[in-house]
Amino acid sequence: MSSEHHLDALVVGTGFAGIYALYSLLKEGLQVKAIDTAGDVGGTWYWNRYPGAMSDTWSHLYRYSFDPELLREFSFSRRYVTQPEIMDYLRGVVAKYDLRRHMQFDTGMTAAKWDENKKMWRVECHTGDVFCVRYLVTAVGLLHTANLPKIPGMETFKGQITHTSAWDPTLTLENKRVGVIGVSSTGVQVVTAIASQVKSLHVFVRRPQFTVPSGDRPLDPEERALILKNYPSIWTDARASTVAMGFPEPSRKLMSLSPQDREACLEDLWTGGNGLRFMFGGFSDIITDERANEEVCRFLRKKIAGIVKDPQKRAILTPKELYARRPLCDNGYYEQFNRDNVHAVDIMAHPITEITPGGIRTSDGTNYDLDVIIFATGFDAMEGSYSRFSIHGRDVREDLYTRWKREGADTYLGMSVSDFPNLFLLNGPNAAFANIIPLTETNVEFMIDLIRRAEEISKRSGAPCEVEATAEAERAWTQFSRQSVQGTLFTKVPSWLVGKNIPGKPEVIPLYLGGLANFRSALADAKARGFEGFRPPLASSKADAHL
Ligand code: NA7
Repeated sequence: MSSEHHLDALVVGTGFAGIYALYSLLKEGLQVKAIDTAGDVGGTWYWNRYPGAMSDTWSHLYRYSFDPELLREFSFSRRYVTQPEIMDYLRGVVAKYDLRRHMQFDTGMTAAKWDENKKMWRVECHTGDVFCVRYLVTAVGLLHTANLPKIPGMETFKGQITHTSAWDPTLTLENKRVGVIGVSSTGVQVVTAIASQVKSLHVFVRRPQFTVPSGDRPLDPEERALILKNYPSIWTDARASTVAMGFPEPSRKLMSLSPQDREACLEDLWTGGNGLRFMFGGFSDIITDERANEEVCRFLRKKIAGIVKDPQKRAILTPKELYARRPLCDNGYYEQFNRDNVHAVDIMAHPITEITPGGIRTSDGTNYDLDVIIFATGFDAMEGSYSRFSIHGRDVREDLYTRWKREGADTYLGMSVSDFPNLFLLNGPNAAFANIIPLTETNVEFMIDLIRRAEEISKRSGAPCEVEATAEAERAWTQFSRQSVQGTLFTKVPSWLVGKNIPGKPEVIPLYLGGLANFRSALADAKARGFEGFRPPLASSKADAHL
């Protein structure tokens, strides 16, 4: 039975972005609800509950900064936060601001349509709920739609198959014969976490990646006290940086150093830990200069050779490509391959041909007997998150995802799309590549400024205000965002960043790589110019003159 709710705004998703959007919209005095397909808050972290799931941003920066009291209340014991700790944190945030009563779980949006007559979004959910709202906010995450390769015979497997983003918490792995397909962020974490528990572990490696130590360790009370004391400047510095991960981003170039100094600096980065710091915290040219990158690869290959004892396993685990994907870090990944029960299978040389009732068969005819197969095969990222529902703006013939598939994921500031009035994407395509939490806060705060202005205009005119990007601004920002990628080596290696992990996806990086500081400047400039790039004109005097 359908139940129709009339509100000011609907937030779709209750991860970091959805929670902050809900909090902020409520603070504006609007009637708001947040819905989620999941049974609780957490977004990406709700679904990705596989063993070893952990954020690879330092714990003191993997949290909201909007409320100093909140920063003091929720402490952190180690350098990184694990999935269960992140869930506890988010539940705590929701409890602190009494947000749960504005949330509805187990409720997935199936379709949203802009009603041109009523100037409202009509949002349908699989539960039968219908929400009629002025503002629709999609906080649906960057990494949500699982990439589950179709392998012949999958349905015949007698054991258990799982994708890491659909982890069944009741699944036990102790003493089981386990296969893991995929060795990126997720595969590296899951392999490291389960290697010592399982009877045997076969890791199916197609393109191995470089990973560096995370440097995880407990934080002592003095360190924590210092962070708490310095939080204002820590956040200011993060917002004024490129990746906003809390480390300095020097401008020195790797190749400007002598070979000995290069080695010493890389060793220092390796020992200090953190993948993003390794890529962006030592030198400015690792991701732009192929020679510098090759030098880093040489260093990392030597490290792998020093850890992995078995030459066959070592050969399979050693990347041949440039160091140019989303950087990884681990808590002892390569070391796991020194265990007798852990094996590396080269599926680039001998691809998987079939899943049989008993396990996995590869093209050389080898059968791997397994009880559990874990797909750590990633996501149809970014715009892929919009494939699970249809959103129709003014053009009733084509939904947003279809439009993006046809002409690329064009947005203005990663947030607004022409002909989709009063739709706000949080961390949508072409938003900045940076620590997702300060990025989220940046996006939500800008959206609130926009909505506040739209509400003022609407109150004065007595008519609804429809805010949306102009087609020109959308085109220009998308162009600008794509230019920010040019000259980086990310384009040279196939990964989800480039859309190359999903057949048929346009090969573009739908991320603005100019950094958080520049992204924030772009938003501030747009706002200072009366929300330039949006229509109707929203600058106070100009807009009011139109009334
Ligand atoms: P990623 O980074 O997209 O990695 C997926 C992994 O799965 C990668 O090793 C792929 O190998 C492998 N893969 C994908 N499809 C297949 C098939 N068909 N056969 C064999 N191997 C396959 O996903 P993650 O979940 O690890 O990380 C995503 C983000 O989450 C990460 O960047 C962080 O931001 C958090 P390939 O390299 O394509 O040969």
